[in-house]
Amino acid sequence: MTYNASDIEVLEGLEPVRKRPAMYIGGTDTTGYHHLLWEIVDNSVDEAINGHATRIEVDLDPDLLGVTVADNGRGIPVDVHPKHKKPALEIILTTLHAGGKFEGKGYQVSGGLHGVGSSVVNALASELTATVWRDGKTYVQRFERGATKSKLKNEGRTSKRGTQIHFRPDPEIFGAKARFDSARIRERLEAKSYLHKGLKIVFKDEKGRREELEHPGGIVEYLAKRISESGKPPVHPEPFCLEREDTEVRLELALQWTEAPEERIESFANGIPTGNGGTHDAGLKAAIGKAVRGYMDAQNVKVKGVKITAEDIREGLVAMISVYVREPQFQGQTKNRLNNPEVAGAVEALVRTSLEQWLLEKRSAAEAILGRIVMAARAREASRAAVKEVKRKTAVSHRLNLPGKLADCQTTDPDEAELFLVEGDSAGGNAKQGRDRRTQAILPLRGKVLNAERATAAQVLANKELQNVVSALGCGLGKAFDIEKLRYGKVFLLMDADADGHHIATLLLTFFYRHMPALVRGGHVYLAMPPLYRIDAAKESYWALDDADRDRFIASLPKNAKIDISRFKGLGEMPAEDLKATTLDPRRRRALRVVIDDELATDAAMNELMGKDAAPRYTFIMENAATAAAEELDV
Ligand code: 0RA
Repeated sequence: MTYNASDIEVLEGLEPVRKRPAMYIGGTDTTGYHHLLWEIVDNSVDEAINGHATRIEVDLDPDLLGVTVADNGRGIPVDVHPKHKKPALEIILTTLHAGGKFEGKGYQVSGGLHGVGSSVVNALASELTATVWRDGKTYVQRFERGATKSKLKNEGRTSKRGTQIHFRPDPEIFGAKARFDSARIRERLEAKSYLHKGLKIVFKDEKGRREELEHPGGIVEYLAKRISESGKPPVHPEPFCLEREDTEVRLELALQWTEAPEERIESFANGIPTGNGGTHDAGLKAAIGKAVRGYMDAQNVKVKGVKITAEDIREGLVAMISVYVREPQFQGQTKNRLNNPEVAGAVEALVRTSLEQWLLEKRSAAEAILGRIVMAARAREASRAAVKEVKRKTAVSHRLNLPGKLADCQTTDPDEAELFLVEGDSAGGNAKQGRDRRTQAILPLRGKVLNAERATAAQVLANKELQNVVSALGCGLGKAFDIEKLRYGKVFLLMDADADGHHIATLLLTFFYRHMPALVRGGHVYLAMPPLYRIDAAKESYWALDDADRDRFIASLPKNAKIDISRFKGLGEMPAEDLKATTLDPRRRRALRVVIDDELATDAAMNELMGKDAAPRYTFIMENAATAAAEELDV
């Protein structure tokens, strides 16, 4: 098709873009800032996808406040529009919704801004310079905040072809602190280089470091990279790959089952990553489910005792799917979900039969995949049965199946309820006395917690201590885990500050991380830091977190102060100064008593010593010892 300036549809000026930037780029945050770049890059990618360019170069300015995107395509047309008497380039860059009439005839539309692209970028850039190499000449034109700043200028002869845009996002719109993020840009460019296999993207970061991103293997190569990064081996040697096109959608797909304990589907629509999936992803999942079941029916495969769910079928699956649709509709706050309803059925139809056929042809791969699926189903059944069994066993203790040793709190609101896992019954007893029984529950653990790193759900639940933790939390574990059922919003590990305590805390963290990862990721697990020393002076008690804290305290005492350490070593008193740098066996920590002239130091004396201001650092209120100790160290 030949193309000239009269094909440009002129709609309106750029003021609305500067007035309501969010309507055009989603927001003026970092994502919006980078969106400007993707819009420009995608124009060049379109030029490449349509076979006119082979190379795109992205150069970050050294100050990260601007970027240059260049391609070796046809060059944006520069001929003068007969009605508007302006070069096409200027019209494209200064007019909202100006685009070629060819839009909608192919799959070249790059999502995101649906083609409104470069004028929006121009409107939101404090400066933009367009350079076009076309018909043997170099043309340059400059703009500021969408307004034309120079006439299109012919700067002489060239043998080059293509378009180059340099722009700086406007700090008036994005704030003075906004910058380009080199790593983020690199990652997105890398994804594009996998998605468009003929394409070569050269990226130069702000330090001038140059990288060529080019992946002739396309998404098949991308899939292999993802799998090798995961460290979980595939269960069959060759991935299933598909490239198809029908009236609704063009599709590229690569997938492979692995030993990974979860599924991972990465999807793209018109070259844009759709982190929240959408209709293409839904169609793919439906197709996989039906193809596998179809294969099982055709082969008369029967699995005794377990029902295979859709999730079982996709466990360990790693997939990359890229679709192109004519008018992509993106949904959600971050526009990372594809919403076109027609895509689901189209993808399902394209994938289903080919995948089923592939399974029938690749017998050994199909056997391996089926084995993987049956294993997933059995593991799920086993963990469900184990959870049920625990519920049944503990049913006697409480209507909620709570362990007998749990001193529960009164509130049932998980947002305020806290569970303290403490070491041993005696610590449990202390904590019970010190707690706020309205919101704080105590569960004492005795004996060794199982190392759950490699344990199955059933093995975990055979361990009495872990079983108690699971029933107290109420949210199940492994596949049966349900965060909605969590009874306490905060779970504190309150162990002794010694080697045993560290070990138990490590084992518990291992257990949570392996069997309730969502609990850890959701920020519900806290590691408490109990103070190592209590320092008694008359009726007041002071707590010192560790040896350094203790020594700071001792340094503030008068010269004649002595410390009673009889409970540590049976040695009676020693000068306070001498205690510094003496390591006391923390397992026998109880209390240090401050003695002055044979008397336990009085409150008044201590206040004088410490100074009123200094005191609070050491003063934890006894009644709340558990809370005070649980200085939240988020894990
Ligand atoms: C409109 C028409 C033609 C090319 C382009 C736009 C074009 C735009 C961009 C943006 C970045 N790089 C680009 N390269 C080309 C077709 C011109 C023709 O028919 O010769």
